[in-house]
Amino acid sequence: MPTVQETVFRNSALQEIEEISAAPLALDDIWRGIEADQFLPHFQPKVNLRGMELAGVEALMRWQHPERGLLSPGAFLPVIADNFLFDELTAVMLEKSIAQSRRWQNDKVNVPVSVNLSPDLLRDTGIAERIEAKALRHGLPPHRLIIEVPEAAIAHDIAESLDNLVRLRVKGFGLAIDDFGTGHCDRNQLERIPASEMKIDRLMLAGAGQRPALKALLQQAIELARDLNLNSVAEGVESQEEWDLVNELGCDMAQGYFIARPMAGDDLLTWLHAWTSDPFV
Ligand code: G
Ligand code: MN
Repeated sequence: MPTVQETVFRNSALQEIEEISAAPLALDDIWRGIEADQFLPHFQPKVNLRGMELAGVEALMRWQHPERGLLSPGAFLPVIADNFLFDELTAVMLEKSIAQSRRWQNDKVNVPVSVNLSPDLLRDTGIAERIEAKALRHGLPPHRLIIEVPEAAIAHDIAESLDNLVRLRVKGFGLAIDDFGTGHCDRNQLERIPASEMKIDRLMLAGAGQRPALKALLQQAIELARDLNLNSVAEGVESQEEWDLVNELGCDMAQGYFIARPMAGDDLLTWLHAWTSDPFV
């Protein structure tokens, strides 16, 4: 049995370790991380509900931190009040996702990669041309890149962002309305957006199997996507039950932990071989 003093000492030492590891990240740390090239995309597969084949991947930001390990956006995005920094990170994500997509093409994996656009870039004149230049430089056809924009950002800024969205679509890029169900776009706004895909937020899926009112809302969202001629994607599918539900409601694609967690670009081929021979194992 440790003495009381030993226990107190040990607890305070533990507390100190916790304080060190929980020390808040500062903006400076993030800048240093960008300079040291520590930010990279991981990729989460999106599959067709009917044929179950791979339909695309979404690039999700990660920070390979030298001491803290692999960090998810939840650990560092709250620090980024600074939009300039967010735009820098988005540029890194675009560049690395396009380069990775080009490498997959060499392995005959020809699916679009989706990249989330930071809200400010949506209003940045010239963003469509810069994205086009990046794709051209890597030899990536535009239909193999999908730009994801949250519904809330579109609802908020439609006047300023519409020009960019139209330019991206005219150039042939895909355009996804992300986190649908959380942003309150009305139908009139949605009809003006030249999107190719609607990603239905997990919030609309969670509990829909048990509660008819939620299921009806989910069904409405999927039918709205079909009405607007958009591919529908159920986000955050976590179980067989949820897979069956969105499939029954006529959704086109699914993404979520039930299918695969986000993974390093180099791991996609291994995952794909396993998925193709035996899904859901
Ligand atoms: O906003 P956007 O839809 O781009 O964010 C996707 C986020 O959802 C990522 O952070 C990803 O890690 C997370 N995610 C992916 N699949 C699942 C899932 O099945 N369940 C939950 N709860 N989150 C998921
Ligand atoms: Mn997204």
